[in-house]
Amino acid sequence: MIRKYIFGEPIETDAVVVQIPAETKKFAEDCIRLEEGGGPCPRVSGTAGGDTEGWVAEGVSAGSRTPAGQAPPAAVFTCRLSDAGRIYGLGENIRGINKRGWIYESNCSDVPNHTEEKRSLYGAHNFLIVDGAAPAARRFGLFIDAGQKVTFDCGYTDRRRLTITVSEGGFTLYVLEGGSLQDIVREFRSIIGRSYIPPKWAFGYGQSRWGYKCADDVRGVVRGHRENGVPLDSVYMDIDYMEGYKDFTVNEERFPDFPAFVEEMREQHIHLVPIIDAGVKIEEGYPVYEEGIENGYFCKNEDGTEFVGGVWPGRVHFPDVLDPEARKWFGNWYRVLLDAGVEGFWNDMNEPALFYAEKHLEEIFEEIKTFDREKLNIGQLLTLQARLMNLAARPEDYRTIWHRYHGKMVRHDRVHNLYGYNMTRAAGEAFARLSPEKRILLFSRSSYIGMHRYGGIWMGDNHSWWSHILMNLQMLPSLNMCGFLYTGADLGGFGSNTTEDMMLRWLELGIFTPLMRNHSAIGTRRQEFYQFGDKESFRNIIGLRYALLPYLYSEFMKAALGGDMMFMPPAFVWPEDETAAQVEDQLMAGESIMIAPVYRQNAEGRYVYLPETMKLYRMRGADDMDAEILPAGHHYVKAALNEVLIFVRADRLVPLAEPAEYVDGVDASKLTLLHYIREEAVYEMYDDDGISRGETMEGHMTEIRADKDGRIRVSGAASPECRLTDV
Ligand code: MIG
Repeated sequence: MIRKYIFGEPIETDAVVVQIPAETKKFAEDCIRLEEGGGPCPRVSGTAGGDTEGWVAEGVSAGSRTPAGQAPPAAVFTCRLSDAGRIYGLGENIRGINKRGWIYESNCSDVPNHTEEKRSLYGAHNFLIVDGAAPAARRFGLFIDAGQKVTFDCGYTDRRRLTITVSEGGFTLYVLEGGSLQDIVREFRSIIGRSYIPPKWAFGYGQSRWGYKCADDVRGVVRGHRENGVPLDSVYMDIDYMEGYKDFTVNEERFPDFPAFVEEMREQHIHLVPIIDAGVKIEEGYPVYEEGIENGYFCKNEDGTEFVGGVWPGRVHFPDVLDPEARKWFGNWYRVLLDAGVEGFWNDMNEPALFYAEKHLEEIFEEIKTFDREKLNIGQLLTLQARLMNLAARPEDYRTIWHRYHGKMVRHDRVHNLYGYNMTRAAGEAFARLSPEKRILLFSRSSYIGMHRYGGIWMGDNHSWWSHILMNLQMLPSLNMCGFLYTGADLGGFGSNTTEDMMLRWLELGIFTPLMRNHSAIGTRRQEFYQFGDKESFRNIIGLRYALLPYLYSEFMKAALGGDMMFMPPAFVWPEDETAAQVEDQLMAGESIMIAPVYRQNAEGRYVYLPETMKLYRMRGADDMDAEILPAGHHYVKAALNEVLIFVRADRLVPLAEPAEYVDGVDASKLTLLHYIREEAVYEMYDDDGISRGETMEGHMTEIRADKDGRIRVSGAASPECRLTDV
């Protein structure tokens, strides 16, 4: 059951793709109360070059504005939480699977330090489920569809209360009720449209690093993998491939004859994946800049001139991707790289990150002139320091940016959380036009619900910290709830220095995530597997990913086509089990297996809670394993540094192929089945050519059955030769 309420005049986000009639009555729900706002809905208007004061909510005097110039919130909702009440969702965020006990903000930010006090990361994913609202332990989902900032106080101010504050501007609220946690997620997913599906090769291992500068660097990476027999499907190109950080250019000196280089890589089954940044360099003669100016495709200042910000290229304009025409234009520029043979992209800096705003920088430099070094006191010194330290991403600067949206000018803070979404949508829409047959890999740093239809996301600038392995795991289900299935973290950690054991442990989780990419920042310790001693373990673990491909691809596709989650917390799978609900470091990865990675340094194993009897496969590679059946309950399970724990549920199967050096080399016609057969185990396997669009279950499903006498029956689209593992 979904109920939809419209507050004020929302700016259409296109997050929801089905028509749902809005409630005509005043907001009234048993599960959640409207404390402020509502009634005559806050109205937002405003025109660039005109009356920006129009941003004051109707009926609210300018006097009640906060000093920062913000109007009071559009609405505040509250709900009481029962003692055992839990909150799930909110997509990309720090902390646990149960979000209770912290305050989160949807405010897309470029945050290079994912520490515990952070309130927002790069995405705005305003969907959550309250499981246990007081007094009647109600369960319901909420989606606040709003491009502006929304705050979710999940028992931070008052442990027994959830408070949601929507900042000024219209918005739409969806209340979803009925059924289990899974049912509510399914219902939500059914209204936001199908998740993005990448080409199958994008499930292979990717090596990335900010710092690969030229074709020979890339060749070296490929050689390092091929010579050691470690599988690899892609090498990522970070900003240094561009000329002066200009989008859609390739530095001719570093990458001479780029199309030939793309081809050379393709012959080795390697896909190059270049980065695209949001900011467009201001430079005479640079066609992206010139076309953008000529057609008015860039974001504006209030007076109608182009807004100037500073990011990697120096002074930039931001393409106004909220405007359909500008979006189409920006998307078409990806053609330059598609024509060179590129089949995948990652979109960065699209919160949009802002190192500084030109106007503010001018002010600061004026102010600096007033400081006299000889007479500088400590107070002034600190002021000076603070001025220069706080240039980036100032809310005041964002509020000077204007967008064209359906013919009206809209101030940036009203649509801030839609920017990265629409940049990636620009690319996704362009790929549908420019590559109608073939899927293109695409993922983004910033996102909003709705963007999940156009691309995946990576989890941004994590660190080589052990706690971030766990954070990686905990983010998977909340992202899945919001439709983001193609996702993964920078394996090994982006910032800070990794270690060999961390790299191995992280990969032991990473082999299950759809996006499996090793990425690190310039200046940190290098972390390609061949930088370390134990190459064999890397070969076996990464090889295991390729062996798991038939299963992982199948589970991903079933989740995408069926609107389901691929990664589920135990609480979602065993709702009656109160202990399972406490488990925040194990996940179901698809329908057959539970994963429980080791994420502590020097640990030779870990505690695992099994809600039911399962069969543990301790895997040192695709065909080196032992297995034992473990009864339901708590266990300490050993896992040496080179071992991956896979728990198979009763009467389920996991098809494994032979590892291969690249995805296209994986032979799905010969499968070995991990199994825990009590009566009869069944697996519904999806497979397709991995590249064509128009994906559907029809004609792509194969049913594999294995009974307790060891008889195997296969029927459906494919007829792989199957055998059960001997252990
Ligand atoms: O300001 O392109 O999150 O993956 O390596 C940093 C350089 C810009 C941030 C991305 C990261 C990427 C880096 N970028």
